[in-house]
Amino acid sequence: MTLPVYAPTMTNDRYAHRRAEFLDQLGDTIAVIPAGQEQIRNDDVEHAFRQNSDFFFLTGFPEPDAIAVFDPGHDTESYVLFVRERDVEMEAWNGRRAGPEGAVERFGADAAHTIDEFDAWFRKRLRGRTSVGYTLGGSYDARIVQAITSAKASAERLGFPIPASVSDPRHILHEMRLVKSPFEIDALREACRISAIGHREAMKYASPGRTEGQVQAAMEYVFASLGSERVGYGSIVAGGDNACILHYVENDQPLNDGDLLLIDAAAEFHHLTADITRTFPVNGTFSAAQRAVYEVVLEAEQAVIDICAPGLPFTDMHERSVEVLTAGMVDLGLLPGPADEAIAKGWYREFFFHGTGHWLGVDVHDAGDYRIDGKGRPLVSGMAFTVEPGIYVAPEKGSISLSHAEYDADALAVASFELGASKAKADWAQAREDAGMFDFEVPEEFLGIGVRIEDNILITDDGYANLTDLVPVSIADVEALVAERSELPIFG
Ligand SMILES: [Mn+2]
Repeated sequence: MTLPVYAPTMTNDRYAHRRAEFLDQLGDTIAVIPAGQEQIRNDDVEHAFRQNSDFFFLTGFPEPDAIAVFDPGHDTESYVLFVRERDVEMEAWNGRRAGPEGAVERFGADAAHTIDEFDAWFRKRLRGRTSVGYTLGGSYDARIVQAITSAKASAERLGFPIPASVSDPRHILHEMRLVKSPFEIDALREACRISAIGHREAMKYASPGRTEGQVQAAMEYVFASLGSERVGYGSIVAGGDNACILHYVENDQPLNDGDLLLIDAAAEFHHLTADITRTFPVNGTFSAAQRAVYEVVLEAEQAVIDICAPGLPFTDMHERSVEVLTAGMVDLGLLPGPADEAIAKGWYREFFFHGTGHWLGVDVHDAGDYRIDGKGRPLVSGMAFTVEPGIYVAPEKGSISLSHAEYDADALAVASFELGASKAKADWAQAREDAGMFDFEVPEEFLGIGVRIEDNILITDDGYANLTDLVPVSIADVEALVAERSELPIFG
């Protein structure tokens, strides 16, 4: 029986050089990196499959139910894939499979077998290896432990060594993911370009009477039209006070005249994603209160982007953002002053309670350490991240309770690590009480206003590139674009 040829969609070069580097860094460790698994949505319907990021980074192999083994100790088979076997009937239902043959021919494996051959093969391959690289906590835990323990009995009788330890290979991988290769920079730029065009369309498409969902549809239509495989994360299209919910994804409310619309959404391209947020008035004109909040957030965003350069410690960006945002919030009357005190006591966290940015890449919150030995990691050329300050004045914040306790984010993080999150949270609430609390009235005109502005920054040899500046941020430019009409139709 002749099986249809599996159509390759990309070359393997970029994965080959990553594998070579990974193998080099593994030393004596044999590493096992499992693929993602399909997740049931309901009954016999699955969620759309998207490959595990670490697995994809090394293999480019798009199917579920696969395992990649990296064995630097083997001369000819240091990269072995275990994959689903070809099955005409199953493929007719659920899509094409590469099979072991395709895994070798089209995905560059030195050897490949079907996934059910993994356990016996792996047990044999453990002979003479000193450690296993595997990330505990995944669905293959039991099989890895079983392979090691069952090999141990024979190894003791026959007197050959098998691995005595399991180590997490993610640290090596995540350091590799942190600094982008030329290919990744190209793909990230394209993801940013596509995302930016989608945001521009959303700005033109939104108007009073349309819904969050309709704006989402217009934007995602643009993403797909321009070749994006999928969104990089669930689109947040939050009108009015929904903008004060950080991960609002219902996207099912009508847009009202006078509301702001916050959109945090982006397209994925070749498995790299952008991450853009813009906030704009649905009717095309900022109210005085909306404008005042927006200007503070924009000033903070630009101030942070301005300092981006090789050598800047990552944590300096958040400090700068907190300085500008807090000064602005005190000026607006959202917080009591002086700004120094509002920072030292963490009062700004009433309205700005997330980080200023995160690494960006294969994952929207990409891999890699933010600190080294407790200190902010210096930026280097090839790193990509977001800058995304915000102010969220939820409708229920008409009166806020502030404390005189000194706020120390690092100490709280350590407490959370040592005591668990709920105990640490309770202790902090008690410390706030003990230091003395007071109420503060928030001006009513700001209630229900949520603003975030987010761009994507790539560090270059001599500074930075803003990859998402195609989407306007200044008040004049935003209002001008919202005033333009989208060419896309509205149905119903
Ligand atoms: Mn983000």
